[in-house]
Amino acid sequence: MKRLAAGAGQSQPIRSRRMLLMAAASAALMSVAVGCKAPRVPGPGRSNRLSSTSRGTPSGQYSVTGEATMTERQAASDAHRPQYHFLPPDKWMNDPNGLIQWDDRYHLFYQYNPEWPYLDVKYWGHAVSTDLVHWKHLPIALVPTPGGPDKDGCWTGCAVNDRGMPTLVYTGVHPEVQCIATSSDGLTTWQKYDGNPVIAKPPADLDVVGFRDPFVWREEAGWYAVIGSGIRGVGGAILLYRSDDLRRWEYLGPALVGTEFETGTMWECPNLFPIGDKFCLIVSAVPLKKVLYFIGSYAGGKFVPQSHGVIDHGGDFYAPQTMQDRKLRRLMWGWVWEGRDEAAQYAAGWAGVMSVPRVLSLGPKDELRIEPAPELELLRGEHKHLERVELGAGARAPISDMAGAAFELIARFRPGPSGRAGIKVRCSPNGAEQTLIAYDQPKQQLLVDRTRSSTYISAHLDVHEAPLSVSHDELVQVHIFVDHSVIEVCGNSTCWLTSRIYPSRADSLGVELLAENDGATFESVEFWPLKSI
Ligand code: DQQ
Repeated sequence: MKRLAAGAGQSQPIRSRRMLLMAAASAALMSVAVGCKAPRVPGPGRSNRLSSTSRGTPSGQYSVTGEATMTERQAASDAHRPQYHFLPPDKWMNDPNGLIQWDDRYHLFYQYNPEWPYLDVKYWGHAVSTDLVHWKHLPIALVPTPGGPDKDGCWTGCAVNDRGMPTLVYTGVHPEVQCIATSSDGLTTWQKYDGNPVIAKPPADLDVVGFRDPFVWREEAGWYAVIGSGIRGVGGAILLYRSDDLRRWEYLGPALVGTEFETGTMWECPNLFPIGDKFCLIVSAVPLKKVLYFIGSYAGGKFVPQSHGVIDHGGDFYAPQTMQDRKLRRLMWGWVWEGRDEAAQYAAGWAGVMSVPRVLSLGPKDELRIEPAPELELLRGEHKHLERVELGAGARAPISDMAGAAFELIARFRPGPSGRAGIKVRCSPNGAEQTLIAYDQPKQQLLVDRTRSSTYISAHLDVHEAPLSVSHDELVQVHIFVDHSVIEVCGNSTCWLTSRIYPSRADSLGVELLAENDGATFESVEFWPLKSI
């Protein structure tokens, strides 16, 4: 075992495999604060909306097969644009929708604004994949119908297989009502049901603050749906419905109601599904901007929570949707929103990216386990690894051949009992830019510190912490996905932090290990550059 020198601020670069100690490359460049000058952006209400004619030709807005449009080229040239995460060619994306495996393909629909790179009227974008990693864009699936129940937007919903008929169940606005659409050509074009909306209003006996995002499943006794809602003055709620044909729905009552001060005023994007011998409910809580999960029982139309937690603590992950695939895995994607201001989004020409696919399962103590889908390994380039690196208190160890803006890194380490240890990524040679992922042993917290991630004035700079209980004789395992401006961190397969970072410098690519306050032993560090999709 090599021991690297202790001492505050001391730094010894190391090389993977041979653990060669190398001189620190110190081509320190001046860090320049690059502020984003705010352009005059058309905002909601000021936008050049598509005409109803162009709305009727959805694929006309979107170069799914042809030459890149000007805004696609603008988006593609942004240094912060992820290269192996799914995202549309340009403009705005938010929630994943309609996840379904049909024949040999996974279908991923998503909330899409093809007009501007910010929140406005929503369409459904559409892409397909055979391996969960490489995606092909298809024409826009749903477009708001002028004068229809979705005239102001086709909001979040799901996809089901209705005895061979692909069917989307989604929310039309405004007001919030539930609609369906079917496809007769293999999920490419979609016909809205003439009788829309299929649920025209919320239950008469409830004073609700929202009524959207149907999540539908099949049981022997028919179709069931939970709809995201909130009861005014009480808290977030999921409302349960039943149907024989997806067209006529009967309200069965609230399956769960929360309390405002604990879990928010409204629950968006509910997902309710069996997991192990329990059930899991996932909701995106307003105004908390957090995704909550509950593990519990579901019977007789009621969900009874037994434990709960936060799906992702990184601050930039929201509105996930899950699906079960043919391998009987529960897969989840979430919307990773921007961590830079609207003017910077407008200048970039795009906003919003999908998380990597994650697999949910129930652990031995009924804890929710969330792991990256193994298919992501298809993207791996040359493997580099280090073994048994010991750092003294205050030591830093740049790793000279693990660097980049798009990579996967798995570190297994043991911080000292009073220490904090971890990995820095996207470090500039002079240290002015860096993002820290660390485990704080006394606090039992995994954290992502992006206070020094960028010198842009528009970038969000803060620290996000997640509770993660690891005893002294256990190893901390952090599994990190870095993709330009996206960083996803998974701690011990249970806790995730997803954040956005925007290093201003092209040479903010370095990776280093560190130990603070106490020593730390890194049993292994594995690294793969990841290919673009
Ligand atoms: N986004 C959708 C809504 C949903 C929200 C609209 C969550 O249906 O409640 O784009 O991000």
